Amino acid sequence: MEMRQIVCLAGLGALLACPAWSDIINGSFETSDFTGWSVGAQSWYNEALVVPGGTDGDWHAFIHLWSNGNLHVAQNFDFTAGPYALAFDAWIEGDAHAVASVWEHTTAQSVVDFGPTPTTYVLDLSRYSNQTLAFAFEVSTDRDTDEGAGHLDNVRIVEIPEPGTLMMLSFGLVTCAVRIRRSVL
Ligand SMILES: [Ca+2]
Repeated sequence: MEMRQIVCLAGLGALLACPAWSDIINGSFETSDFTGWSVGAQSWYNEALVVPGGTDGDWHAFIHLWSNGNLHVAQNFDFTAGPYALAFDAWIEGDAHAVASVWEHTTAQSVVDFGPTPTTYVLDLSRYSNQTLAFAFEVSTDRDTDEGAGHLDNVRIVEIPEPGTLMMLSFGLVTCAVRIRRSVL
C-alpha cells in the first residue's frame, strides 16, 4: 500500500472516530438542577430555577426577574472542528428580554429575537476549531416595574446538514475508494 493510500485511510479514520466536541453537560436539565452549569448572582428580585416542563424530558431552566436587572446561566465546552451547531430551545414571557450567545475570547454570535412560543434556535460552530467555547443564556429587564422570565431547554450539539460539506466528504470517500481499488487491481 502506498503512503498516499495510508494517509487517505488514516484521515478517514480520524474523521469518523474522533468526537468533535465535549458533550454539553446536563443540556436538558434532566438532573432537576444546574449540574454542569454556572449561574449568575441571584438576589431577592431574580432567580434561576430548574422547573418541571419544557420541550425535552421533564425539566427545564427558568430565569425569573421581578425588577430591572439580568441573570444568566452558562457553560463552557471544548470544540474541535466540523460542520456542527449548538442548538437550544427557548422562549420568554412578560417584560423580559433574552440573549443567547456562543463565543470564544471576544468573537461572539448571538440570538436575541426570542418570542413567547418555545422555538429551536441554532448557533453555527463550524467557524471554530480546537478551542473552548462558552454558551450563555441571559435574561434581562429594563425598568424596576418590569417582571418577566426566560425559559431554556434541550441545549445540544447538532450536525449542520450542509450539502457542500457532505459532497466534499462523499468525494473524499470515493477518491479513497478508487485509489484503494486501483491498488488492489
Ligand atoms: Ca429538559
